[in-house]
Amino acid sequence: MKVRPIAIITIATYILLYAARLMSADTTVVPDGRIDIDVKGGPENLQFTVVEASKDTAAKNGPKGSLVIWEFGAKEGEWTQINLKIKSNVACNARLRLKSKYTKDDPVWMLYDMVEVKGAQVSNSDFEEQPVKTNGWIMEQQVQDKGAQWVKDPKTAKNGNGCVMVWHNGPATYGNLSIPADTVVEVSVWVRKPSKEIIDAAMTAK
Ligand SMILES: [Ca+2]
Repeated sequence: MKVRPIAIITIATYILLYAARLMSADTTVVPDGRIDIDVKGGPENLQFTVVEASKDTAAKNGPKGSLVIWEFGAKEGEWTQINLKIKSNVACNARLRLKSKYTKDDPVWMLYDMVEVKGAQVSNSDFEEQPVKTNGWIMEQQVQDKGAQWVKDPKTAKNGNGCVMVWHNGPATYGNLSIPADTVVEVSVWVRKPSKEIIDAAMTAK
């Protein structure tokens, strides 16, 4: 049987269009900033609901209802305030994890300051003291020498002297966010992308 060229061209066109669609789906831009709110070992039926995420930010449930992933862009050299309203169907103790978009071991550093949670208590929320376990914070280091950094510099911080510099595998985690059932909890935080000078100074100072 003789295959007509027109048939080959038609099939080839379909394959190319399909490949182009796959590739465009892969190039979705993930913003640099990211904060996770999650509960470890909570009740099975725990379900967070995103009530409202502020302009230019987006929040959604992760694979489990006990995880909320909040994504946003950040400007270098300029602090931006972002807000998120969530609620839980059951009372729980959640973690607030200041981080950045997923990268395995090449940090996308991010600065955070002035954490405020309406409806729940956060200690050392301005990072004026060194964030440590006794004031509720865990400076995680999942990759050697690339852990979350406490930056103590009034020129860099949003308020006072201190702020934190973190990334996906080196987050600053507040481990004890007490969230009541069926109550809207509003999280507010300031975010800024650090310049190379700020990153270098923080990594040298540690
Ligand atoms: Ca501060």
